[in-house]
Amino acid sequence: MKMKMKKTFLLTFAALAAVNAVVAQNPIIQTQYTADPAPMVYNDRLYVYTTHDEDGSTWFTMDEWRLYSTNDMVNWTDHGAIMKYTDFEWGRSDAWAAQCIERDGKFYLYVPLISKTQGGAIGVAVGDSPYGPFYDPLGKPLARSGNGDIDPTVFIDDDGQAYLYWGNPNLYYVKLNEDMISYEGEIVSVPMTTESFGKRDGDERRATLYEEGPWIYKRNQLYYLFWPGGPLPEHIGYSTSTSPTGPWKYGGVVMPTEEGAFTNHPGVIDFRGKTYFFYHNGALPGGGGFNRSVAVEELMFNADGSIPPIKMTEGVPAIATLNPYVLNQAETIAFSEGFKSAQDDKVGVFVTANHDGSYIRVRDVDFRDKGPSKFTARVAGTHNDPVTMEVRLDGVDGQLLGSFRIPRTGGSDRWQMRTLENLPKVTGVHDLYFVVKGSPASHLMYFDYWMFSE
Ligand code: FUB
Repeated sequence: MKMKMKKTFLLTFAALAAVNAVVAQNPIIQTQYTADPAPMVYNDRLYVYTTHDEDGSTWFTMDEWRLYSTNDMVNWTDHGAIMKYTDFEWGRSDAWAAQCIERDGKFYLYVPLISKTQGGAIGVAVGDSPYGPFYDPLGKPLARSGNGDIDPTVFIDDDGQAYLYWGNPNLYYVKLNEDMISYEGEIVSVPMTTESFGKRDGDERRATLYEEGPWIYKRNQLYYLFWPGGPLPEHIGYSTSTSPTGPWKYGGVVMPTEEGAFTNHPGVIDFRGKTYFFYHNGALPGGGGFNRSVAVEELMFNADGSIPPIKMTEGVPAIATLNPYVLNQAETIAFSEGFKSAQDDKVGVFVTANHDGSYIRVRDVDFRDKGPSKFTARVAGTHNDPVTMEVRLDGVDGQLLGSFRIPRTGGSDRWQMRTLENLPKVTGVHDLYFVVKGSPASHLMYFDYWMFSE
């Protein structure tokens, strides 16, 4: 009896270990090139606002800001483009690094833009939810120093005072008023001393390591300023202070330079007892300096508040399971290959499979003890040649739960439901795979949502 229990325990443990083994998780978004992550926690959910590098970019060709969210740190839902630079009447181009923060039920998105008349400037948009819609309440820039006005980061201190920092190669800040769309006093230029930001040699314009992309964060009454540091390719360094306005003390390197992209960009947030460090790199196939991807690591602190350097890894573990018995968006993805996301006014965001073998992995799906009897999906297609979707467990070649032919509906504006019944017995936690097979060269099928029934 004892032997049998031990064997059962070992088998269960082995199965769980296989499911939870660290598989490629970074970059966290594979259906678009994303950069400049700005995390925000709201109502116990983690949101990440990103910029968007257009496919095949040879410069920072960036037109919109996108939004992704997660409950478990491994499955990320794509909420699509939440704002474009053209939504600012005064904006001419460059939807670069932005950050959103909530105050009293309103959401404030701070953005850098090239203006039609003045060069770079910082703008602000307001919305009633993390997803927007956002609108420009000012109809003009919020702040402008006239030199390198990019990469705003916003922070509300425990006493309610909000601060907006930004800038490259200088670092500026203002104290925001309670309305979050105006500020008091003058724009302050932070002294760029080597004590504050480390020493850089051989660059007359930049005496310190600070380059751009500041992110402000508070822990145990200590204020942290994270920033991409030069020379290129960028690393990420940090400075600390006992006040949100400095003086800052250089702390060292958080993330050393790695291959792939010559920029990087920090975003630090606490979520359910852990601290997460978001950044970007060029790790996705086709990726590089202008085709970047957002990734995440856990950030640790030494007892004295200093930060041990972190490397780019495969990603972080799941902190919750996913419920398959509710409607799940097809664009909730742990990892995928061959899929791109798109959106329209009818169904919002959906995904498109672009080659034979395209797959989506959804991690840590909890089928519970009873298991499902039915699977339903909303799909669309345009091809006469057969295209099938396979529903599998724990791998692209894992246990087949069933497969169905994608209907030729005529396009991504015409959807049909497909159902699989009499599923094999499935219980417990598994990774779920949607694998698309077919010979068409592109746009094999469109996928909107799925769910299992108990
Ligand atoms: O993404 C465009 C620019 O590249 C950002 O504003 C900088 O921080 C760098 O990541």
